[in-house]
Amino acid sequence: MSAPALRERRDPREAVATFAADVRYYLTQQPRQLPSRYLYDALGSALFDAICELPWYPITRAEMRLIRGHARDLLGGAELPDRLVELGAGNGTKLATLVSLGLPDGRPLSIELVDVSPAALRTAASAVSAVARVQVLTREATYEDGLELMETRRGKERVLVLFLGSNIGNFDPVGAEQFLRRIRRALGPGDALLLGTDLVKPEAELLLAYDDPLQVTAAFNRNLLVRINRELDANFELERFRHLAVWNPDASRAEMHLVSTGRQRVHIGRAALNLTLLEGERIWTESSYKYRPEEVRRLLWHCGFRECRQWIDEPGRFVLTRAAV
Ligand code: AVJ
Repeated sequence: MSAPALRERRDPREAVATFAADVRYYLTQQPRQLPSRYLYDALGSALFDAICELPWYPITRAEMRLIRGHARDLLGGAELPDRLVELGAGNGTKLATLVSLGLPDGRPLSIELVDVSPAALRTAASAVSAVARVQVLTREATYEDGLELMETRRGKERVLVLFLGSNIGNFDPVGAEQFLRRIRRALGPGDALLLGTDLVKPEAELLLAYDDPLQVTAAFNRNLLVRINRELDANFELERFRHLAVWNPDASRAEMHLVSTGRQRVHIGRAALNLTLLEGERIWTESSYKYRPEEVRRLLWHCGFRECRQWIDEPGRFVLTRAAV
């Protein structure tokens, strides 16, 4: 019923060159690592959607319950936005729910979806277009590029930026602060941020969430090697890497690693890189920092946001924070 989504794509050759440069840089760091945003190719995005359905991964369900219960207030109550920008939109289910339950009939709204996965953007655009007469623009971009584009096309409208699903958890503390300041700078009076953050939980629960008995998370993690093999002409042998999830209480983060089960050589053609991995050597693929509600409020205040309001789900697993500027 609404107009087809406008699409902004990246130049695929440029995207592969950036991927190759990142793989080369991060795999030769000590400890070896890979940026977690590369987990989301088409298969990785589908595996992540499957993770969200797992009984051991509570984040998505907890956040969805909060969105269903408080949609109108989360959108701003009497002060509804004219423009909504979601960073890391994924499959768009949360946004579609928020808009269909929270936006009064006939109220115009333009929506921008920013994600690195073209597959996720297509799904999200149709999910959102199905529930409301909204104008949808998809941007295949990193968060940072998405914010920059958002600023350059700014009008007088009221903007609500959504950063949900505990995506903030992928940033280390310095990165999280810089990124929230970056969002703050892009906003003006009347604008707001809606931030979803996963909360610290007992270690056993966190480990099950990141190392599930069905091994979907293991597949999600190891798919990063499948992607590197395909896109960068590499020869990682999948059976020789195992998935490892760790809870690091001092840093308050869950970590995912790929562990080499023996000494092995790997060649990554497009990154012009030859590696020797030792038995037990790890490639660190993701951090998921967990917060406490008051830490989120303090961090947002520190980054220049005011008027924080929080919604916490019943067992205290997840918090949504709405912060105005
Ligand atoms: C989408 C980054 C929030 O960190 O929990 C799920 C990704 N990694 N299982 C998270 C993820 C392993 C997820 N985020």
